[in-house]
Amino acid sequence: MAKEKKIVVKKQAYIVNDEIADQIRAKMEEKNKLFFNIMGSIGAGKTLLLERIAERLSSKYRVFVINGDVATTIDADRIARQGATTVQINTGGGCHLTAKLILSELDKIDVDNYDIFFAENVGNLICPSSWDIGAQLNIVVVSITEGEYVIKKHPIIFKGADIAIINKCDLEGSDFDSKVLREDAAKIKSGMKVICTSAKSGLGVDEFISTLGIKNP
Ligand SMILES: Nc1nc2c(ncn2[C@@H]2O[C@H](COP(=O)(O)OP(=O)(O)OP(=O)(O)O)[C@@H](O)[C@H]2O)c(=O)[nH]1
Ligand SMILES: [Mg+2]
Repeated sequence: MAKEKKIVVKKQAYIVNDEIADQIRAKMEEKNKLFFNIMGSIGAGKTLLLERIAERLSSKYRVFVINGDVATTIDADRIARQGATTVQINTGGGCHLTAKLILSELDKIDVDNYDIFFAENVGNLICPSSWDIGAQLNIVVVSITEGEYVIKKHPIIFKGADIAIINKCDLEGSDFDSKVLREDAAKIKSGMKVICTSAKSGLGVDEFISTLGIKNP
C-alpha cells in the first residue's frame, strides 16, 4: 500500500474508534453506569488494585471488569475470585484495547445487570494513550519500582489521564521513593489527582475509590 494511503487508513481507524468510544460513553451515561479505563505499565499493579477494589465493592455493587492482555486469562481469573464478573480479551499481538473490542464485549451482556465497569488495558505506557475506549475517567498506574524517570519519559499518557496512581508505596524507603513521581504527575497536568497506593497493603485504595466518585463502598 502506498504511504499516503496507509496514513489515510490509519487516520480513518482513529476516527471510527473515537465514534464508537463516544457511543459507549453516551450509553453508559444514559444508563447511569460508571466506566473506568485502567492503564499503566507492565506489572505496575493494575490487577492487584482491581482485586482490592472488587473485594471492597462487590457486596454493594455489581462490578464488571474487561481485562486486556496479549495472552492468558490470568488477570480475569484473579479479579473474578474477588466477586466481580470478568471477561478476558486476548489481543494476540495488540498493545492496547480499542472501543470496538469493548463494545463487542458489552454487546454480549445486559449492561443493566451491572453498576460499575472497569477495563484493565494492556500493560504499557504508550499504545493505550492513543485509543479512547469510551470510559468516563482514564487512570494511569505506575509503581515506585519503575524508577524516577518513568513519568517524565511518558508524558502523553499522563496528559490524557484524569487520575495518576503511584503504586507499591509500601516499598517506600531507602531504595524506592514516590516523591519525584508524585511531583512529576502533578506537574504534567494541572489539576490531575495523584494518589499513592499499595495494592498489597490497601494503602490509598479507599481514596482511589472515592476519587472515582463511587459512593459508600
Ligand atoms: N509490594 C507490592 N507489590 C505489588 C503491589 N501491587 C502489585 N504488586 C505485585 O506486583 C506484581 C504485578 O502485579 P499485577 O497486579 O499483576 O500487575 P499488572 O499491572 O496487572 O501487570 P500486567 O497485567 O502484566 O501489565 C505482582 O507480583 C503483585 O503481587 C503493591 O502495591 N506492592
Ligand atoms: Mg494485570
